[in-house]
Amino acid sequence: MKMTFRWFGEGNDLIPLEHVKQIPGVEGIVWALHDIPAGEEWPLDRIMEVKELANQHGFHIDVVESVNVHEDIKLGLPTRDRYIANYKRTIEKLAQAGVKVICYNFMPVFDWTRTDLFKELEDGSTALFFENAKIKDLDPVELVKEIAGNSTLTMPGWEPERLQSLSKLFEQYKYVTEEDLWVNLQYFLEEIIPVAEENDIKMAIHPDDPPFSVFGLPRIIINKENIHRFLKLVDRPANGLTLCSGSLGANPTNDVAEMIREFACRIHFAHIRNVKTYDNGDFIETSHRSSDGTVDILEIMKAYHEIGFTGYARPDHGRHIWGEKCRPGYGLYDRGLGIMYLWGIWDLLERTKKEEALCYQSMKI
Ligand code: DNO
Ligand code: MN
Repeated sequence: MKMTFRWFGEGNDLIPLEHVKQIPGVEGIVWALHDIPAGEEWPLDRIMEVKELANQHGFHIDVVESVNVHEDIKLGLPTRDRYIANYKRTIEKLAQAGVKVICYNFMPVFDWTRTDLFKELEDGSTALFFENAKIKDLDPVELVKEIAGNSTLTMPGWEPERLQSLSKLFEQYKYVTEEDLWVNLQYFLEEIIPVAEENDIKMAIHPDDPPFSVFGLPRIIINKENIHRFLKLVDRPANGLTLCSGSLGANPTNDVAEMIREFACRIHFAHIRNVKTYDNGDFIETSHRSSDGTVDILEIMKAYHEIGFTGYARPDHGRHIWGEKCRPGYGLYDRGLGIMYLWGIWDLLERTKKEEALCYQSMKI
């Protein structure tokens, strides 16, 4: 398991890379050019700037999160080919810089959706929260105002320019069914997977967050059956997954550990975090500890260990603790704690495996 940490770039992230370096075992930053609008080609000199900066701090840039997919591609509009051509050129340039994995998602309009960015937990920390009843009565435009207005930093997936044309987008999606979305995803994959393969890059789709329809928009990367279907759309190793335990875990019927065992070598990037779900459909992000949420992080780590996972991992979101002023979900402290929890489990699993091997050898003698 290669540990990484999401970092939003110089001037766009409050956490200095020197501090990230102090978290044990973090080898790379997970990055993106957040100011380039979805659908545009990423300039090579900008990519190289990030690489240089990361390397100066002793980090690799193997994982990009995300190269966002233009809405016209998801909508299947004739204009999509221009954006797909740009996507291919971006893949080629990222490969030139040594990138190995590209995370992306295929969620219409919104990336992750929550109703509250700073919901207070019992211990006084705050975290991202999803209130089911609230979302049902909420006008998406109101939510955007609230979410965007509550953060001083631009949040990926909630960029103001992307959301300006919200009503038009909703109008366009009115006629897009889940089946249409599958067809549009297949079209996209058939175009880009061969390019990724030629460039030794693994594409890793992020599941929908939450893994069910919100605001009546279709969502398809939501459960085991659909992920099987996704992998078969283009049945090649380069067509893989970002397995996000927190996104999938927001639906308690999803067994994430089982998915890890099943999808094994098609998982190129692991997002590991916990959420606590409630019977009314609400969920809140918690610390990584298994007993704090409803996602069994211990079992998830066992599953990754069992499949011999050598891919990239990151702690995904964290709570806001110790008074830290940070980007919602992306503070330093709780993600640092999360990493240490993951290492604690992983190191013990490694040690146990070694000891079992020694024991077996001595029995043979
Ligand atoms: C949620 C986060 C997501 C993720 C994007 C990937 O679990 O990891 O916001 O960054 O969906 O495209
Ligand atoms: Mn995630």
